[in-house]
Amino acid sequence: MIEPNQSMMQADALQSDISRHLKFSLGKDAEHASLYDWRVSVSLALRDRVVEPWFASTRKTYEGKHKRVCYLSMEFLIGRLIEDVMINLGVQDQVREALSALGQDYDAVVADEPDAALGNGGLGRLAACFMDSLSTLEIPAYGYGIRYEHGLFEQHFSDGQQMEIAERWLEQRHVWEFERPEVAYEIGFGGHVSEEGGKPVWTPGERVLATAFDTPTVGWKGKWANTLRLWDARPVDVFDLASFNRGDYVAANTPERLARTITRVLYPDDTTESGKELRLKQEYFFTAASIQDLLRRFLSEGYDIAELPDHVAIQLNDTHPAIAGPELVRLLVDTHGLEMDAAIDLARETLAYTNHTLLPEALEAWPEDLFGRILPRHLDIIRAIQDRHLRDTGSDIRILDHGNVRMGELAFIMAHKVNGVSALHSGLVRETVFADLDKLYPDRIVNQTNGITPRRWLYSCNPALRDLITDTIGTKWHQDLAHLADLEPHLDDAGFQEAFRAAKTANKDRLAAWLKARHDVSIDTSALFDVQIKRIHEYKRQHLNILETIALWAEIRDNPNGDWTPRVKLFGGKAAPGYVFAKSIIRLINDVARTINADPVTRELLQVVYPENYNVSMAELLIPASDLSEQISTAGKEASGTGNMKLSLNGSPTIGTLDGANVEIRDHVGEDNFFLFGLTAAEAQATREEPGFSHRAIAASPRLQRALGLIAQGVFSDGDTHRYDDILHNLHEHDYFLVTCDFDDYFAKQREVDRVYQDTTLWTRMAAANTARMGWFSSDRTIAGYARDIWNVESVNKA
Ligand code: 26Q
Repeated sequence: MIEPNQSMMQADALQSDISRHLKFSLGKDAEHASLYDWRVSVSLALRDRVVEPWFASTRKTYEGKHKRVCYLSMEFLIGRLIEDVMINLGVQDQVREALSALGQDYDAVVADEPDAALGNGGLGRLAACFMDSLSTLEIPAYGYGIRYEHGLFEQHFSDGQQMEIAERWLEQRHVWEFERPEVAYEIGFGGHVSEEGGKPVWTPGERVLATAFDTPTVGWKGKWANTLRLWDARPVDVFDLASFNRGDYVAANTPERLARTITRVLYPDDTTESGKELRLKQEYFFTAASIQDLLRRFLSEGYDIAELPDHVAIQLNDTHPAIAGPELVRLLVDTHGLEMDAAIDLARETLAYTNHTLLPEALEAWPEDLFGRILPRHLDIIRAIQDRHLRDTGSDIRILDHGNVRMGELAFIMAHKVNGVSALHSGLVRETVFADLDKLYPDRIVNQTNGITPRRWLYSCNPALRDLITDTIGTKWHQDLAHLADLEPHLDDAGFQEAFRAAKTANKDRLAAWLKARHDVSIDTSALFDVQIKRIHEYKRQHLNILETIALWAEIRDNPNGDWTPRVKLFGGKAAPGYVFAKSIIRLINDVARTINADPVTRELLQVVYPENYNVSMAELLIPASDLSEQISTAGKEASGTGNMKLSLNGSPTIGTLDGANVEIRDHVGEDNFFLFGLTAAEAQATREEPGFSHRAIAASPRLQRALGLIAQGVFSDGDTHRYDDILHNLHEHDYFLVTCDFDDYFAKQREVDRVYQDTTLWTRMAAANTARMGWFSSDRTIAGYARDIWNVESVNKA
């Protein structure tokens, strides 16, 4: 507990530190300071308070010779950091006080920070949650990634269609990072491999420098801080002076251009757009820099190279950094003189790989000729790895297959553990993509069900619910989310229920006010808020949701005085710029929204709202305000989901399929507190094998026919009867994701939701039971699992 006078002193100290930074770091006086100036000053005052725990953590790790985790990820979808830092430091109230004494608005200051959007979606956000949990659990760790100049594009709608605008977060000073110009590694590309004294020597054709930017990531109560190290590319020689002197000014700039290009922009695709040379260069660039960095640190501590796996665990977030295997082997053999076999063994003991998808189009494969052109030495090493694997196992599973380098097989073979991200998904990894490899290496595949950081996804984004929980059960849950179970005895308490509803209402009001102010949309806060927020993907089936909306609208119009439950359907999400079908879905949602929202007959009963540019910060507003969580992917396709966890934790029951972590969420919250519908993964697979399944499903559902008919008639597209031919044709003729088959069950389940929502007591109990029973889904639990089953590391606290 912070004593009141101690708290006052902290607020006073913060206030004077903010003023000091305003004056001396920003060079502004209070009278002329902008919101930006204030925000940066607050951030610097907070950052100062992270530095001591950060140094202490580094010292402790070094002195205690603790094993550390290196988490390699192409994406870290961080969002804003200001509130995260003050909450972990326990000074949120004091910052409020200090700002109010300075005449500044806390909410405005927080909202001024641009999101660090260095990721696409689930995988990148998972990496950010893991950094928070690693620090909270006091596990020595480095996050390694890329400091993209442009994060995920900004989404705008024009005539309901997605437009992409370059994101520019670095145009403002990024206050949380420390530049490390002295930490620089050369990264080579291309060139050739020759032999010198019987040894292979790689002479790259191009080189760039990787330089480090470090952001401390502080854990709960400020006890520990790890480092997120993001790499920026710089030219080895800024300038080709010889070309310049010849008068060739374009060539003079070539080194600069190559370097700038590498870290310029995040690939906005969350499935493989295979064969993009720059993407491969990005992958190698950050992986090679990270491996060099961790090896240098390890060797500087005087260890023998053979001890590497005792001191370092490297986790590969999907196959994107899978080149870590060959790169580590290359350094061990070419630089440290190990034999190939010993190097492979050592690398494997150090490496582990997380699989996030079963979708065939998302499994990375590089054309062998392209790969060999950029990484010739690594291609040789991959051949050696493959030979060794074929020799050891006598199998015919290859990394190099039909002219491709298959990164999944490479990652699997070079990892001592491979994990899926939910129980269902890990089972499917074992039975499908890696079935053959699983037989050859039977104990390699394990499960680590995803989790979310409760600091951001409850404590920070939902102060109303946070305070209610603390008032009800005390503070134990702050340290260990499993203590939310202490809410169980209060679930039927009328006073608790009323307070729970009041918290939800406050969050819905907050969202409504934001929608009004930012998007000039008014919504009815007494309606059920039905939320689907995630990347737009065929398998996630936003089109199933919008078809149900259309069918419901038609039926309300038939009988406007029926006993309907008012609903607001909220959508959020971006489509990959080249994903034509997903963009069609976006346009359809916007078209339907425009049409339905303009209908005076249904206006009070049904609204569709799709605010543009969904991102982490928007999620922090939408999730606490949600009543119903849409998790409706085709069973077997969503590896885990993490938005599903955030929504349920915040008191928003799920309508969902038995897919990904939905299965485990339902197990935890209880089947009575989860609206289940749809085919199972096994049924889905069987259905696909019945010819004509979609024709039959449509023929059997007048309701679905009607919804499809309204689209085909151009009701939502100003009479344009062809605008959605792609979606309609797809549903009729090759409905691989089984929208037509699940439609009736989904519609019926939604009407059950309507009925339950009208029973306020029953609904509140369900919503609160979701919160009380979701403690297991903390990413602290997930990270403890990785630490125990994969990394063999301990909390410095326990060690
Ligand atoms: C690969 C190569 C080239 C271009 C892009 C990519 C690429 C980029 C991002 C491929 C995949 C991704 C992202 C995948 C992702 O976010 N997967 C999600 O991971 C979550 C965390 O485990 C799960 O909860 C989701 O179910 C899964 O879809």
